Amino acid sequence: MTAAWADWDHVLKVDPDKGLQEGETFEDVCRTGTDAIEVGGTLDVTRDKMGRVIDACKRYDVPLYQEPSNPAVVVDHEALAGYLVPVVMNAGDVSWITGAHKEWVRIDTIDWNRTHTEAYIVMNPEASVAQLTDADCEQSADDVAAYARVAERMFGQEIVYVEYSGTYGDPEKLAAAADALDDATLFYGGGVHDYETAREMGQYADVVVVGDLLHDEGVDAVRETVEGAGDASVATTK
Ligand code: 1GP
Repeated sequence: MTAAWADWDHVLKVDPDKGLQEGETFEDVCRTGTDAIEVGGTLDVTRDKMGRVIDACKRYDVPLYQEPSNPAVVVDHEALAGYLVPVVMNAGDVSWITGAHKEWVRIDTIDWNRTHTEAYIVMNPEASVAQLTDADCEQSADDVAAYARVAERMFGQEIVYVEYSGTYGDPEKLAAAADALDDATLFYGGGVHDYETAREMGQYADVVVVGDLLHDEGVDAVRETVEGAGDASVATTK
């Protein structure tokens, strides 16, 4: 079976702890043209806040995924297409590699058909995710390529996610990850804020993830990034 994300170019990450721009609704958010919405955030996320975003988006025709940052915020909601669970390859704290996952599996009944992992390589030391996971972000292009290969070849990961959350990353490092992968789908997230940045990172990544822009600038800006990622996908042979 082909993975859902095989055809995606763009994902919009909605942080349930952050608001929308004045006058914008979740209907607008769902109509940006993004291929999927991931609901998730690193800090101050609760089941209630998660559930509110899922409820507000569920009637529109865009697949909804939860990206839980810990077992306590996992929402069991029939509108979810699935769960995309981060595993942080370069975490210093092993909780974020297997610990939180083990706890979740211990306390919950997992719907394995809808549960998938994302192998994160966290690259921005200022980001909450880097601090929380104690990630070692000092990674050269060769290191990033090696982590990508470890994720795909040793750990069988289907999604490798180069994460610069909050800042625009180094395209050469992303290109190195792209070159290293055979079959895994490469996600890129961090600082994508317009057509050009989405198109640039979309040359290397299969899927461009946009987060803060929705909350900081709104749906029109997001729509530009959808176009940039889409055009990059058409222009390359990824
Ligand atoms: C965050 O990769 C996403 O997990 C997107 O990053 O918020 O910087 O767009 P930004």
